[in-house]
Amino acid sequence: MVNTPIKTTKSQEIFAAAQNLMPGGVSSPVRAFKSVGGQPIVFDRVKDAYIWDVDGNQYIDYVGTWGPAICGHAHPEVTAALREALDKGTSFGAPSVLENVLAEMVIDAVPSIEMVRFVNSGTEACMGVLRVMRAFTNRDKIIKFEGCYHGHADTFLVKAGSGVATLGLPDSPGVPKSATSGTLTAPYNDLEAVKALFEENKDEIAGVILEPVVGNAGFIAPDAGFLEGLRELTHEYGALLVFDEVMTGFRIAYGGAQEKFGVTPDLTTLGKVIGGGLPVGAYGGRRDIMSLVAPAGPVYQAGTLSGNPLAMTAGIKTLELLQKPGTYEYLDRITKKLADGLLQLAKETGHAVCGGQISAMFGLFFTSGPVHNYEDAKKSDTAKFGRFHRGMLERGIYLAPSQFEAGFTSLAHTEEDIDQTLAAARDVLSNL
Ligand code: KE4
Repeated sequence: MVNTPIKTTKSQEIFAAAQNLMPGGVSSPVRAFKSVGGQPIVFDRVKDAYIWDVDGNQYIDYVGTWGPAICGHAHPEVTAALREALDKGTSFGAPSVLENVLAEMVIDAVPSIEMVRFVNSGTEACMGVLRVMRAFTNRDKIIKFEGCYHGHADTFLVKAGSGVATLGLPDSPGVPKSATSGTLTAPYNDLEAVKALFEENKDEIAGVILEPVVGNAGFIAPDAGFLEGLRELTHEYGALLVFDEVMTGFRIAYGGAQEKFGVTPDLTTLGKVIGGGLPVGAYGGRRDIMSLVAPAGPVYQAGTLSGNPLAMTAGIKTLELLQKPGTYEYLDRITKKLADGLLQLAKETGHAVCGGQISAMFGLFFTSGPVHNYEDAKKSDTAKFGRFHRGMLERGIYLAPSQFEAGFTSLAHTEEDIDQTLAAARDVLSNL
């Protein structure tokens, strides 16, 4: 494949220096390009559907800072609202009306959420939901699914997805057995395996947590009946059902995957989009469960910057923008055009590829598939994905630097951006 190498001198210099300062030169592992080869590009600025690196190269962005940029980067209404909020200070460490406003929006939008607690990341949201589900049921074990990622808290780092899958980390060192002995795993989309775990661990399982649409093992959709089956099984065994919608929340639909699929869990975690690019996570659900959280109840969880006025402001404005009529129809249309186009091009150029999209989330596996779970996903040709990623990067298209991540579109992506992306993909796939 003849790539017109882009100039990345400054990126390389900055990244080289970063590696002496921070582990791997990054603030989060997946950014290091470990599984796609080459060096990460260092961003200088972002706007709408585009990013510019420190060498001045422009890219169409399908990572969108891993989900938050669903309205496009640096949306003028979000940045204007932030500028106004800045004049009132950056942090209160005390109640603000902004938390009420965003809480009401989240409660109005997400079917399962009657009460919500804001935190600073998806990881914190999953930590909080784990503690309250264990307290409510007085049970310690949980079921998670292979390849699903629920942040980096000890208990969840078992057969996790995202950066753990990307780096092929079996299970992270530093996680004591005591922290994961209660973490049971099953293949995604396998209700029989879940039922067997419930039978083997009667009355010990607090709940089942999952990504209702997987984005951290690559893009894997739930099989028909899977979510409904989990709802029935958790009811049958007196356990809670938790949807980790940190990635799918307000992306699959305004009310998340639970609205799209019509399955209401007991608890939900959120992040990314509800912060509009600033650090926000949240967990919420049934009032009788959430009322256990301190100081209303005994389940302790806290955070210096939780409910931060700047983050609340960005989240409020972002959700307001998403409420506009036609939002999700547009996102679904352009993302379907992209995903279908990529699959068609792969077929025409003779590559074994499968994948798909739901609303503004898509994925492509370099394997013939079908991919129903993480084992299927791992059959992908990750070396070929790496060459595809590099080729697209050379042509100004920025995809997630891992086969085990999903892609994200935004309201700022235009038909022309999709056409340009497909033209680049044709070129790369023809020479892969
Ligand atoms: P954070 O702690 O990264 O805000 O959220 C953790 C998390 C929890 N649950 C789901 C479903 C998630 O997707 C995430 C974080 N997603 C990854 C992207 N696959 C964040 C990117 C990164 O780790 O750098």
